Amino acid sequence: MPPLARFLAVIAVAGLAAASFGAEPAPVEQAGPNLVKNPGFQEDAPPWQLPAGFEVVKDAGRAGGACLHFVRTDASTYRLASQSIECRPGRRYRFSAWVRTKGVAGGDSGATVCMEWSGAKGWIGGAYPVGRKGDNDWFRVEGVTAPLPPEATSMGVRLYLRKGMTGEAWFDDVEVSEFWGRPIEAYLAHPAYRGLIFDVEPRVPVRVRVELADLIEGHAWRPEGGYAGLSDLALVCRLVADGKPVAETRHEKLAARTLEMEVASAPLKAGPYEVEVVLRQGRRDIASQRLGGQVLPAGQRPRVYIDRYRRTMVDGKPFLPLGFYFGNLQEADMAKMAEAGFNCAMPYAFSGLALEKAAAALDMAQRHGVKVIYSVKDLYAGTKHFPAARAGGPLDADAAVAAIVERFRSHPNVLAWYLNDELPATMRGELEARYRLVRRLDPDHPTWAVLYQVDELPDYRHTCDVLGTDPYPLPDKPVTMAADWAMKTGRATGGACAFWQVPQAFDWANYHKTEEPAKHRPPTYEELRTMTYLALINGAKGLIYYSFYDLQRDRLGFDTRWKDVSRVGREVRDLTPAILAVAPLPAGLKVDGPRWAAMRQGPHLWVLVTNPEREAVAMRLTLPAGAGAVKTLAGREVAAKDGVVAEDFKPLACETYVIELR
Ligand SMILES: [Ca+2]
Repeated sequence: MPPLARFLAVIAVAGLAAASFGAEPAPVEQAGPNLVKNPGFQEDAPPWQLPAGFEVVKDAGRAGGACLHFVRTDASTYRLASQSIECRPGRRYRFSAWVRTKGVAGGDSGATVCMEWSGAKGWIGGAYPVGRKGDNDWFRVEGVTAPLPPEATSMGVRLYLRKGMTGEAWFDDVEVSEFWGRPIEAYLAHPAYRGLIFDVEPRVPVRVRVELADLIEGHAWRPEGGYAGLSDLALVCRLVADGKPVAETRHEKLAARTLEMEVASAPLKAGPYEVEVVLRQGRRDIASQRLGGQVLPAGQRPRVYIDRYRRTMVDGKPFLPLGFYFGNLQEADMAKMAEAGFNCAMPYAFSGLALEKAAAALDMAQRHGVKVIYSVKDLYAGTKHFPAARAGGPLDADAAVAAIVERFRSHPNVLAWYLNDELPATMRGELEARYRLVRRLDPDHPTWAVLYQVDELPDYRHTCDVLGTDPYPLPDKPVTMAADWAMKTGRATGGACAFWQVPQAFDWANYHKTEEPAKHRPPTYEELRTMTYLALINGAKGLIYYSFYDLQRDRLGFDTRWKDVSRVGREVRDLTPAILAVAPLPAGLKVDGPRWAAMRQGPHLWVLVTNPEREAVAMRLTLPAGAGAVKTLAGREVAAKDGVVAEDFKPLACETYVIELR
């Protein structure tokens, strides 16, 4: 293309981009070659390790050739076909296999493929995409691993039937490749929420965080900076408004893989803008990413949004979402919840509910002061729960979501949209497109996604406004899982975005009906309270417990469980001013011993402390200068000696100290 034509084409593309934000194609994902040997079973078994039940068959493959056949009749046996793959810590892998099933039955998801990695002490982790059961013609299962931890020394791809299941399966065309991801991953550190700039606030620069891939076009990152064999690299960050660049920053030295770039926002006028991040080599663009934003005219605010302190703002006031997952919303349940101080419900059933019924339920919940997170999480074509035919509505998933959002975006009782419930990172492109659709249709409400994929959270940054994770440790794992997952969730956006956590209130026995019920139990009051404290201490700004319907079918009875759960809920309600406090902390404050966090508003200082460990721990709270009387949240007066409060914390003890500053 001649230079002038190229110049004009760039202008045209830029203009189009600004006019149609949300329609850009997904950035290119990079991957290496297939690392599986004998992936189609054409050369008999090696190097596959095939235990009893697996055999290579010559004429049943996808294209009529060979494939792997497996049959299991005894549900108590559990064997997997596997192949070792060279393991490179720090790298991610994308993997897939084609699978066919006949008569696969049992309590899990069926025939599938997984990857697992081990270290000196054995199993460390894995990636386990769901399979299918029953009878299925050839289908493809795909997964992507988190970055392999440094202690991983071996890795394998495995073909199998989930534990406890019986039936027949065929496997073919297995692929594992290094997954290098997108060359650049950029997100806004400020303004983090949808790039919204409020024109009444002083203008500060737009801050963009950029992460560079481990490998770019197959070239590896060098410890001293830059990529081996890729010279003349530059990272350019520019603001574009009305199709024209208005400000630009350029980094020639790529000294670290995570960079922060600032671009002056002063030239932006009210209206939409874009942040364009480009990785260039000489005059060639290797990769680019666009982030949308908007300068809101003075006085304009969304009805619900996330402020720069990561608080949910509703009609101009800070709000702490505190509630439960539901199936349907029943009036008696809403009354029960509201009475105990809970203010928010996340009903799964809304995803497939007729609009008139949803309207009535929203109104009903509103009468009880309970806001609703509206779930559209099932509306992805091809996923398990996608309603086959919505009553009187469209079958196209995007159209179904649009119909819901357009109908209810001005309903005063909607708090947020629930876009994703644990869908895999392999759906990233689709999830990002869905987020852009809902964001474009509804500037007035944030969106939420909840994941168990805690090590892949950066993949989900542009799939929602508010992330969440759902640690369910009890009874087998330590309650500190609630802290670890909250920490990882906060870190996924560099602390820039709000996250709402999903604490475990349920008994796993409700979900593992075939197992010995004595293996399970629900969290005790102390465990529930400690997990709640751990989520708050690590920065959660919303708590939606899982779940109300599990309390209703709990073996111990609803009333017994509700006594514990509502007691924790009342405490969180009393802590709300602390959780939503934003003032800087006074100097000199510190706590030694257990886990803690402090919050301050005006003269009020709160110090949340919990001991999630199995042994008692001594706590020393060093008071800041100017500290007055110390009480606990429950009103117990606490003595300080030489400016230090010293108390012992038994396992699972929690306390909030309330300190008045002079
Ligand atoms: Ca084959």
